[in-house]
Amino acid sequence: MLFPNIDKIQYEGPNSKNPLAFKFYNPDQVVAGKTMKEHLPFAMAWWHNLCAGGSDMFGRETADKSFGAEKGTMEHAKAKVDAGFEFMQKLGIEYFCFHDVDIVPEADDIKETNRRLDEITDYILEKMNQTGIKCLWGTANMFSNPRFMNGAGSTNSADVYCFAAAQVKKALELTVKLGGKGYVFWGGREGYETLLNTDVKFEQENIANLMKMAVAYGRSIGFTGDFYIEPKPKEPMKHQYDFDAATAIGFLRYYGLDKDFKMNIEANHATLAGHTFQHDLRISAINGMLGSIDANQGDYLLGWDTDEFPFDIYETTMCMYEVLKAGGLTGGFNFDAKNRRPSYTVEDMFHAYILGMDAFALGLLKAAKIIEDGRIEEFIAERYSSYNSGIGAKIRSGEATLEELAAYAENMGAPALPGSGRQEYLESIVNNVLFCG
Ligand code: XLS
Ligand code: NI
Ligand code: NI
Repeated sequence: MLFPNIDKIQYEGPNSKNPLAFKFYNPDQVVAGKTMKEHLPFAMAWWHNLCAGGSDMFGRETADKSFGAEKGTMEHAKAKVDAGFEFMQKLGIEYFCFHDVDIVPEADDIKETNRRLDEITDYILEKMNQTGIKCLWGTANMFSNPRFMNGAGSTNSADVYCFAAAQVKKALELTVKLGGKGYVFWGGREGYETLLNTDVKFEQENIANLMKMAVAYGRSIGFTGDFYIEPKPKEPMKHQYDFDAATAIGFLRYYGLDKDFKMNIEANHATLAGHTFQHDLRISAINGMLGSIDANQGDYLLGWDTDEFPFDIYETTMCMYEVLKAGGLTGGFNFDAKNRRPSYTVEDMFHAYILGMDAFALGLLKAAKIIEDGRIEEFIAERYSSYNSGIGAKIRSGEATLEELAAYAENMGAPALPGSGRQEYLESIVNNVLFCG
């Protein structure tokens, strides 16, 4: 046991003061027709939880993630598997997400890295079979190694492009081996620093081709899940091609990839793009592409991907409102989040997940109440009611002509002002639902 002092985390209810208990996440509680566990397929992100030790640009690691083994060895890779499965079991988390290089130390020769990956995934598979824990999605890390300084699909080097293809191929095989529901492309370095050295069209075509090859290969080896793009506007590159959901969806449609791909929306990426988290969820949902969520939050005072654990109940509520209205996710809620650097103990790892899982459970409860309350939905329906009949209905049917509408307007005189937006009233309804009862 790697966390001997921590028992299985139990639901104790909102009045509990036990730091190692859930206050809102009650897995079997039924909300809007499904259990919380069904609504909220939570996943542990291998990289932040088992690998990252809190180093930043100015300082070394503060948290010890050796789990009793020497780092950089296969023994350490296995110790991380042991730690991860014990951690997930103690929290009742049913899924994990991984990059290839999160689960083994990368060797100089990809053939050796792949051998290590085979070995570790055999071990992971054993643990999965023992515990019933599943893989939500896999991905290839094509941004850390210096060879990817100019991107993977977008690189100027054909050799590096091939190396990226080899990593995607292997990561897909591993995802299939572990029964993963999805495969993610996060284009960390698929972008540019300056147009003085960059051919954007050329790079985008190459990225699309890499994705097409991945789809063809994935389908050929039995991957039936969704491919995801995880949009992010910047960091590490100044400008990243998958800027936001709208941009990524446009890209997928242009290159004919939209049938195989959906979005993996990360809260902190949406806010970096100048949107709310809810905005990118809505854009994905209305395009039929809301696949999965990287559950974290940013800091409005800081301009980077701080990857904090979800804490803001307005945010989780509006997220769950979108998810409920979309009829749920095909993917899940991956905590792509890390402890703050000074929170470096084992207890902090558990506190962080308890915070995040409780924040989403509470968001789910409140979102279900907003929908049940009905005042907001009713207001929205009423707000567009001028399209229910007459000329409005004709516009909606797509049969109106510009001449016809112009003739209608010319006979009408000045139109009345549109009805009040009532934003403050609607916001007070949200507070009413959140804080009363
Ligand atoms: C980084 C991304 C990354 C992806 C997986 O900002 O969120 O962690 O989720 O490559
Ligand atoms: Ni992410
Ligand atoms: Ni991120």
